[in-house]
Amino acid sequence: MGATTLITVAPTGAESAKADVPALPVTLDELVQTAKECEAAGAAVIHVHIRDDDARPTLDPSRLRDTVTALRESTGLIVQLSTGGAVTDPYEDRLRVLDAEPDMCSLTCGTVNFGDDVFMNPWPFMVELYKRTQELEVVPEFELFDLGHVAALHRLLDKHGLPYGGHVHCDLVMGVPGGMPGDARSLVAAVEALPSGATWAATGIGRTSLPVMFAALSAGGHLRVGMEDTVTFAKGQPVTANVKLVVRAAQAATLAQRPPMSPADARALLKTKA
Ligand code: KMH
Ligand code: ZN
Repeated sequence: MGATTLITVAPTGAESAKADVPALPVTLDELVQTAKECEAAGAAVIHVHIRDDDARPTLDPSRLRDTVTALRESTGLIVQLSTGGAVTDPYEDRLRVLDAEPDMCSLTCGTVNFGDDVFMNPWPFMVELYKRTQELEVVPEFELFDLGHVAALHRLLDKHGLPYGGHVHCDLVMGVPGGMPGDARSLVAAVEALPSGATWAATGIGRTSLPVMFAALSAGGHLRVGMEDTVTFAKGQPVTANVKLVVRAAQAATLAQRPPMSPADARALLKTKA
């Protein structure tokens, strides 16, 4: 088998309002439908944020459990729950996300300015979350918004050992106002600093989506796309469905001679439990 590209879809996020972005999947039905379409288009992992009945971000434990169950019943996607939540979510709620028994969870390796807000990930929180992933056998995806986060990842691995499954997988989240820029030279700088043997994906926020996608493909990385990260398909063209971003990523990956990776191959790569 030739080289393939792991595509993660991040369909919802915590930042956009349904009123502003009507195509955002916010109900369980909308999320499941989106997940099925994106799997058919080449996604292997889904990075999940959920909303309440008023379409506001929530980390409600029973909703998270129901979401994991529904996605498992309807798709073969690897289910990765966000532990980042929204910038206002307390640490305890973010730690409790793992009780929903996802395959994977995000683990951000440091605090970062996040537009006008601050996304808090102090060292003791990172460590506690990491230990929980190890105990509960959940594979973490290390979210790196800045070069300093790569240094913190090294420190985490040095002090607390390898993640569950033994494989290190990272996601460079680029172009956040306050984090590393979404351009090729920043991507290369971050990739060169990663732990040896780590695999990585990259995503660019907003207008950095395409430059980061092409830089990641050129540098041998994997991709994350979705309406969490960009709600504009091209200048002046709102995204009307997450699947369109996955289709575009799958086309670009295929053109780069690394077509989409199946969920089964992604499970083998990431060493998830099931
Ligand atoms: N919503 C952001 C504050 C994650 O999912 O782990 C954090 C975020 C990262 O989206
Ligand atoms: Zn997220």
